[in-house]
Amino acid sequence: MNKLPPQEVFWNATTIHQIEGFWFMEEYLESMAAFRSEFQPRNDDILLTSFPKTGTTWLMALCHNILNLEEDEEDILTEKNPHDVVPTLDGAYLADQVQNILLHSGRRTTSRLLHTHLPYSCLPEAVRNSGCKLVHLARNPKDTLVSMWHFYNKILRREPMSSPFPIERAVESFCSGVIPWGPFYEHVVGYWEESRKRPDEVLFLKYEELCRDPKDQVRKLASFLGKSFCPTKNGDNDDDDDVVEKVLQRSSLGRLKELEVNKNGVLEIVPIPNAHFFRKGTVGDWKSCLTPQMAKRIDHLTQFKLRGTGLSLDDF
Ligand code: PAP
Repeated sequence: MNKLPPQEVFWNATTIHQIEGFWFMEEYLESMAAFRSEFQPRNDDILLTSFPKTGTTWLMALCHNILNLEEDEEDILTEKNPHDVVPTLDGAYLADQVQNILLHSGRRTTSRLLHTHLPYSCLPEAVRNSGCKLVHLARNPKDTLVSMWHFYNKILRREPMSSPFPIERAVESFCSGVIPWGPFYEHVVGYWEESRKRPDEVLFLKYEELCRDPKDQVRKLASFLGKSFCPTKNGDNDDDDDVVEKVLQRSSLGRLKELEVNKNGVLEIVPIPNAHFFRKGTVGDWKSCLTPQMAKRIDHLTQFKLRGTGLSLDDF
């Protein structure tokens, strides 16, 4: 008989299991196992990767717009949430909609744009051995935790458990690493190290840098994806400036949040209200929820966990 992997109850609300050092929600295990064993990558696939709440939705919109802006006159993101355009394979591999996207997407751009929350070490072996490009988006751990706290309070703490999960216990679980797709630090370091080994195939981006210098970061992303948003020979960016601006505008939190589909719609693939993916999107929002002691505890842990990796607290 198969032994079930170790399990815990996350925030008194849902069962998570530990597999190969990381924790995953029970409801996704079947899909995740199928993704890991059955997925056939193509060399020109683009796989976006992220720890939850680090800016996944933004990255999906940016990459979709970079690849499709010129051809996509109808602007599909006005009708669909980015998650329904760029499927998360570990969470919904077996869903008909995802299988459909896998079969039919990529016809116009030649590349399929896909996403996973899996840590690098848990990616399907076929992906790690393929030439497909990976783009990872990382975010400040305190902002990630606070974003997570708001999100999981909305989707997990419904009636009759409608009070928010105590923030001090959320900090505790974040630091222990016993959270969906956690531990956070091992997750981010896995992609960071791979990006240093294979910079042509693994791009490592930071949410804070995207906020600080969006045009430069979009150019870097576009050039990694093989789109020529490059400065002209004389160093003048004017030619591509309009395109970069349009990509940013179409992907912006302000625009996406106000679209009818994202105000009142529900994801097609997993039944989560689209509105839950858009909140403030500000750097340093952790200050609105965490006490100085909580922040100090996380900062110490961050320093400890990132020591010797080349990533430092200042990077976030
Ligand atoms: P996911 O991993 O479950 O898909 P994800 O998109 O990573 O969620 O996280 C949502 C966060 O990204 C929210 O951050 P906040 O809670 O700190 O506000 C959300 O506001 C932010 N976000 C969503 N879309 C965008 C966007 N287009 N630009 C910038 N930030 C965004």
